[in-house]
This record gives sequence, C-alpha cells and structure tokens, in this order.
Amino acid sequence: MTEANDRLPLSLTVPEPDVRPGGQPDFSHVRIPQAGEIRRPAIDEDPENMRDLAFGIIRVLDRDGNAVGPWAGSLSPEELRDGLRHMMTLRAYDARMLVAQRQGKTSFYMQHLGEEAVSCAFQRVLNKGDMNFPTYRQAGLLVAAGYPLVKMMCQVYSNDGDSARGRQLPVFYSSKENGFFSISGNLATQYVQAVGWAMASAIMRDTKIAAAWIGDGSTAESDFHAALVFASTYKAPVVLNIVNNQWAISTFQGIARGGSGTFAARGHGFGIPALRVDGNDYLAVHAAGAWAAERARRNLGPTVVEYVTYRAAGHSTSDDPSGYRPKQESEAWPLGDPILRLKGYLIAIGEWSEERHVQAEAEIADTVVRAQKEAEAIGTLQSGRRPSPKDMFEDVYAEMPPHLVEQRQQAGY
Ligand SMILES: Cc1ncc(C[n+]2csc(CCOP(=O)(O)OP(=O)(O)O)c2C)c(N)n1
Ligand SMILES: [Mg+2]
Repeated sequence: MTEANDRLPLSLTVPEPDVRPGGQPDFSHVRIPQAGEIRRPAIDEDPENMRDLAFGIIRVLDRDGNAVGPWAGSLSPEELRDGLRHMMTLRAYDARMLVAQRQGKTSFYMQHLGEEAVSCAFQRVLNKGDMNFPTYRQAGLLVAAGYPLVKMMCQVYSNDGDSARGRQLPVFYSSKENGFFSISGNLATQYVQAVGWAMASAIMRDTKIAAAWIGDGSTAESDFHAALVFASTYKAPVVLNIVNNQWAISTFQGIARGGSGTFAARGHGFGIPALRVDGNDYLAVHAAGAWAAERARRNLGPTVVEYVTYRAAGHSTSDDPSGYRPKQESEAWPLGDPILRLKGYLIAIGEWSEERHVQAEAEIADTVVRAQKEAEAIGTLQSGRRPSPKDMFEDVYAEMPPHLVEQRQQAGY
C-alpha cells in the first residue's frame, strides 16, 4: 500500500466553453454532416439498429437551398409558406414584446431568436387533442396552432384579458384547446408530466399522444431521467424533445454533460430510439418530429429527438450574454438562420420571392402591431384593466377551504 501523501491532490473537473468574451467564436466541436446524408429508418425500426442516428444531424436543406435526402418531401410548398409565416410572426412578436418590456409594459420577456423552426415546425406534426408540455421557449407551438396573438400579449401584460389572471410569470401561456399545457417554471417537470399524460392516454385506450419539452441544461435534472424510465418501461406514446441551444442562462451545454456523447444518446441507456436533428432546418424538424409522432401513434413507444440549435438572444430580459460568451458568437453559428434558410429554399423552387417576402414582413408587422394595440387597450402592467386580486383564490380547489374563504374576505372580496 502506498502512503497517502505519495498521491497528487485530487481536483474536480469543471468543463469550460471553448471561447469566452473577447475570443474568436469556435464551433469546430459541432460535427455537421452533409444535408441528405443521414438515413431514414423504418418507423418500427428496433432502437438497437439505429443507434447511429443519435450521433449525426438530420439535415434536409443544403447550403444551395435544395431539399435533399430521405427526410425531404414531408411538406407541400403551401405548408412551407405557412411555416415561414409562423416563424416570421414569432420573430416579429418577440421583437415587439422585448421593446414592451423595456418600456415597462411587462416585467419580463423571453425570446426565441434563432430557434423559431423548432416549435413552429413541430406543432405541425400534432393532431387536435395531442398535448405539448412546453417550456418557456416554445411559443411557436401556439403561433403555429393559430392561437390569437392578442391573447398571448394579454398574458404577457398580466391584464384583464389574461386567461391565467395574472397568476403566472409573463410568457407562461396555457391553452388546453391548442394542446399547450400550462408552463411550469420548474424545469424538467414537463418530462414527467408529459410521460404521465401519455401513459394515461394509453391506459384509457385513447389515440392521443404527448410531446415533452426540455432544454439542454435542464436534462441534468433528475426528472428527465425518471421520465425516461417510465416512458421506456411502459412504451408511453410520447415524443421526448430536447432543445439543445448550446446555453442554459450563463452555463454552456458541457455543464449538463454535452461533452459526453450527445443529448439524443441519453435515450440509448433506456432502449429508446433517438434522432438528432438540425433545429434550424424547418423541413428536418418537421420530418423528424413526424417520424417520432407516427411511432408513438402506432404504439411503438417514445422517441428522443434532439434539436441542435443556438440561442441567439439573451436567456431572458434579465440576462446579458456579453458577460459569458463572445458577442459575435450567434453569427458564427454554422447552421444559419431558420427563417433565411426556409425563405431561400422557397425562392429556389419558385414558390416565393424577395418581393413577396418584403410584403409578408409588412403584413405580419401590421398584424402584430394591431394585436398589440388591442391588448394594450385592455391594459399593461402599468395601466388599464387588471385581473381582480380575488382571482388569486380561484381555480385551485373545487370547493374553497374555509381558511382561504377567510383570507379572501380579509382581502376585501
Ligand atoms: C428546476 C429548476 N432549476 C433551475 C431553474 C432556473 N433556470 C431557469 S431557466 C434555466 C436555464 C435552463 O436552460 P436550458 O434547459 O438549456 O433551456 P433554455 O433556456 O436554453 O431554453 C435555469 C437554470 C428552474 N427554472 N427550474
Ligand atoms: Mg439551453
């Protein structure tokens, strides 16, 4: 036995991003296959025979604006124009709400800049009655489902038109009819809830499926792993989405173990098939999401889908990313901008033009401004009609317990 003092002192490994503010952005660690290169397995493929799919990146749009390979062709030009419009609407909405926050009309806002394709395209693979369990960065699910912008804005302003009655943080929308489960600020709870909901759907012999949502950082939570156990054991009809946008507030994806295999490959430990997708490629997101949704509908169980993307804006209006990453990093992101890529493709196939794009931009800006005026006519954080304090006592108990009745009376309601 060696003496203890012959040993070097122990130390912990703390992963660091390749580059910090002031440095040259470097994404050489992101290995990007050619568009069209990744195979498309049969829907009922044995997970053991498709492990490679967790390590590539499914891409449909190539750099010249062509849609290529076995994952191409899941959408018509008309559907793609709808998709482009949804992403442009989400971006315009984000920009307006960001300014509204700076003007004090709301306390808080979170943008989707650069990640619009993920939620906008995924929503189009769901059917009425299916249920998303989203985090705060999937408002594109609502936009693509046709949920009114005015209602979204009323929620952000916590005004009298807010269906959550001011009881939720701004951007924590909720719409049962649109398959958008109320957002919880406790991250990764979405995974256990989605899996539980999907199990209930199967227990009741229903045909509805669920979609779980989580960020790269939040996969470090134990709820993520517990959900995968239940999903795989019972083959729950659920799509397990992971949005890898490289950052979790100020910590990079390596802190959640992004340096070990891929986030998609976490599924392998549970025998769950896993796909890894270019999150900035609307066509690829749709095709992979549709594959996973179809697998769930055929009762073949869950699929993990990792969307590789980049959070181009700050984490929220409370964040300043220049403190932890180079300012130009988002421009260096090698998978480009989802709106420009889909626009380029539609132009290349003669289904869109620069003129139509400019016109669509103006129309969308007008729609968003009109919705904002309508929402602000009801109220903002600063002024106008607000929900009643009485509302904070509602919607929790079918029958309000005596102590709450008393508190409500003490508050004057
Ligand atoms: C259980 C839990 N822990 C911590 C937080 C605080 N928090 C809010 S957002 C966030 C970062 C999450 O990053 P990621 O999962 O990558 O999602 P992204 O914001 O990039 O979409 C953290 C740590 C939280 N809301 N819930
Ligand atoms: Mg993240």
